[in-house]
Amino acid sequence: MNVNIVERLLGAPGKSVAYVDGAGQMTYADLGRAVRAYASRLADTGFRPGSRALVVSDDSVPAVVAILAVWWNGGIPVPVSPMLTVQEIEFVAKDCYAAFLHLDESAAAKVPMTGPFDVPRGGADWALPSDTGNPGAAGNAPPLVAQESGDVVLIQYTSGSTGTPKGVLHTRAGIDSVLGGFGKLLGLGPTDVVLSTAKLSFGYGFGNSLLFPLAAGARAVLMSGPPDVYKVAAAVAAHQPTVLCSVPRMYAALLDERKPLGSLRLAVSAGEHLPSPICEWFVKRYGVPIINGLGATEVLHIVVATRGTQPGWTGTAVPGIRISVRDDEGNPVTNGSPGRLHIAGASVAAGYLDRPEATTRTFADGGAYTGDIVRRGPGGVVEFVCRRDDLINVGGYKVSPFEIEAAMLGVPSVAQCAVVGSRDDRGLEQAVAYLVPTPGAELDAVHAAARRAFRALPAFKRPAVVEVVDRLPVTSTGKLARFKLRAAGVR
Ligand code: 3SK
Repeated sequence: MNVNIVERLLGAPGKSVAYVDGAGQMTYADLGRAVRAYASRLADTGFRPGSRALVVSDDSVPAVVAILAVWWNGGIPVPVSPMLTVQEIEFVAKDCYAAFLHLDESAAAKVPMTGPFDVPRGGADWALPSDTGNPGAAGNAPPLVAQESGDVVLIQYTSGSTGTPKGVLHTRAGIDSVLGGFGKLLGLGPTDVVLSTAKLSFGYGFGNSLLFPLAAGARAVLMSGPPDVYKVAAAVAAHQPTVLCSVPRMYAALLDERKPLGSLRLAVSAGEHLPSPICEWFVKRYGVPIINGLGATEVLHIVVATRGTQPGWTGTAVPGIRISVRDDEGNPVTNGSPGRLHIAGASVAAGYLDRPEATTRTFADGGAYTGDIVRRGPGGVVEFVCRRDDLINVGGYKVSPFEIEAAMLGVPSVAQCAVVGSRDDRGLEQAVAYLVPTPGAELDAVHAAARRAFRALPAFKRPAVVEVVDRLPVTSTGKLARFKLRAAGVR
């Protein structure tokens, strides 16, 4: 029988600092007390082992406390971003059968009390350590619930190319696997300070800011709000991280702005492919190794990574993971040929929640397909080629082109819209929208209408480039030829 994951994560000496966020810092001792207090209040709501708790929060210590308290009671945390719309949060609350809500201030202000939200809820005031008058601290902490290796202990949502989010079911064995996998490659210890620009509500950030630092007794810095280069530079200056986990475009921005990163011993880049020039430029400027990693929500965290700096490469399997490159029938392809990346090992999720068909498609052949096309080079090292689906990878956010195109439906001066991913001059992917105007529409009017319509989308989904064209390319069967638009690039 496995011990509860909280026991594995809260073993550091009480006096060391576990977290720094906008509200201050919290030691491991206070974190333990806050988790016990939250767990006690949560148990009093009737929350039972196996129940799901939707955690709608920006990165903060209370969000971490809530997740650990849910685990304490044998429950399943479902972290999502407070940037989602109420409709999107409602979809997830229903889809995962949430029995409890943890809401940060911004989420509490917009989430109503009705429908799937009519369940007990907690907030940051539940996550205070015992000496601050938290009523939960007065009660006895409920017993820690044991978690078996096959138990589902975490649900993370991922959006497919159709834009409908799917809940990915992670097991206790999966958590142990990433701790001994990519977690081991980071080599974190008690003197490390980790700063992640990826949020806890994404798989990448969940490992970077919660699993890895806690398991190592290290310190994590939590930033609130959308990360930008100035915030990251200020956090680096204030908290002196030793490990920075981010995405290629943030490293490019730090280089552009000539921001100092003197405290770093290691940088990690994932979420999207790290173009060689950015990798080489980073190492030249900062003299710090940069690990390039490839992960997916379906495999919990990074499963393929370089060992130190290897410009242009995605690396080899992390400990505990087996990779293969396969054709459409699931047969291995020869080295050097492109094929679908297949992952086997304990961090592969148990499937999607209530999506049998999608589960059968992705979780196949004894593991899972990540949706990436790669080829293997000398010594089995993996080279990223492209994504297999139409998703556009904008700084780690997988954006559905169909969702962007839908924003143009009904815009009077636009007859047709197609959106594809295209690389900018540094090799970073961006969304490019191609618009066909209605007959007689003025070019300026088309651009103005597009700007207005795209403003309704969250900032990361707005196309970086809008091109007006006479017609969209089609295949011999009359279907939109997205590959031709991709190949055209940005003029
Ligand atoms: O790139 C991703 O999508 C990802 C997802 C989960 C964990 C880690 C990564 C890099």
